[in-house]
Amino acid sequence: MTETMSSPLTQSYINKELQYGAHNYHPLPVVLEKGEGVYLWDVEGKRYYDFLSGYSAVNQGHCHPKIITALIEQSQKLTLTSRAFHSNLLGNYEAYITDYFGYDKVLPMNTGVEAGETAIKLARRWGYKVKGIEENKAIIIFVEGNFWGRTLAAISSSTDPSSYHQFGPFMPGYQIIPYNDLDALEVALQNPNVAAFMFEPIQGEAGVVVPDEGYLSGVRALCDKYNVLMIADEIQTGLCRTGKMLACDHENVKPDILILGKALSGGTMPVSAVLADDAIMLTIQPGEHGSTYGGNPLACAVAMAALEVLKEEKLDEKAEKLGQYFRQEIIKLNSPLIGAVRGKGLLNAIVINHPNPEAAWDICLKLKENGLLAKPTHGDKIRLAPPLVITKEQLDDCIHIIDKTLNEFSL
Ligand code: PXG
Repeated sequence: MTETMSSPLTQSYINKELQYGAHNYHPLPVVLEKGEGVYLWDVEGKRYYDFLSGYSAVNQGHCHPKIITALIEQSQKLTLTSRAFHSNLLGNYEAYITDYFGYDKVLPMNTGVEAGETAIKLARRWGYKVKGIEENKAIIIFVEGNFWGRTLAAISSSTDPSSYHQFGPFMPGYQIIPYNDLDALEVALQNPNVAAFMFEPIQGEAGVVVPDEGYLSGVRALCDKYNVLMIADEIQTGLCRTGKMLACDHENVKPDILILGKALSGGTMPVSAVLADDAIMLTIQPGEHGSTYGGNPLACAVAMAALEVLKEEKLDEKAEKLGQYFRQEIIKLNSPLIGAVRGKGLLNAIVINHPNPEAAWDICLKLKENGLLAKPTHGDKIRLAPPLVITKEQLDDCIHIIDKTLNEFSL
């Protein structure tokens, strides 16, 4: 990969990470120290548009004043009780989020991957207790190209060698079928040991893969037909990112288990949630699942503020309107470097058409020089996902930067 020469100041920070940190990431060579709304600043004082939004954790924009106020005020009062005791905020938060999404109950966790693990535990337990699957025989169906984190349970469902290679042995009880393929799903669901089908309504990490219209409602119908739980991983697609509160709302579909994370805290701290109705959630009894930090008072205060911001600022409508405009303008650029433009709302990607497999990385380096931060995914795709608080004027400025960058980059 092409590495540009960074200034001595920037390089000194990068070198420290290289020396003392594990080498499990390959970041763009930019060292950030400040964020506000759609903007990030590096240690040299240069300002950028953020087109990654912390992989959609920062839908509300960096350091949103309402979320930061909730964080500061609650952190001066009480931050952690553990679940050994009650807190004055947990019930309020649970009532708030279950009403917000229309479920009986919530199980609060921290990271996204923990929420995914929780959903699978719930589905297995429901499979044994309610569906009557013989113990230790439950199967969870996943799709090719899925990404839901880095734990052993998550990588056991991965079809990406960089996720699973040399980390086996893997979790049993999984089956993987093609994405966006209802026929394959129907065949798989005929096995009476299947407890759940877990998938992303739009695949984020796979490079913003949008399924055909009718896929989500088709999944819902098949899960109903075969008495299998539909688990929607909306950790990246949820919370207004795709132009609706949830990506499943595009087809008016309600999953049996809904997984949320990332923007549930507006990028301030790890907060995730698993939502389900009583018939599923109450299959887990005291002592059978939990986490030290899950549902802590600080997280409760922050998550309520983060959810309020989404509605107060109508970020779903903004993402829908600006997303349509953005894709239309990017197509109009008519750049030979753009093989495809795809996405929904403000979760978009361009597929780079260039013989050099490093071209997407090199384009991201040039975008950075021109004041816009984006990161390639799976080699030739660049995800373009700004905070949803971006204005039309700012978006026009970004389209101009993308246009200029693509023009500078010769075929
Ligand atoms: N589900 C989806 C759809 C995701 O995109 C997770 C679950 C896991 O969330 P946590 O909070 O456990 O990371 C994700 C995560 C990374 C990385 O650096 C993670 C994501 C996207 C890009 C990079 O691990 N999404």
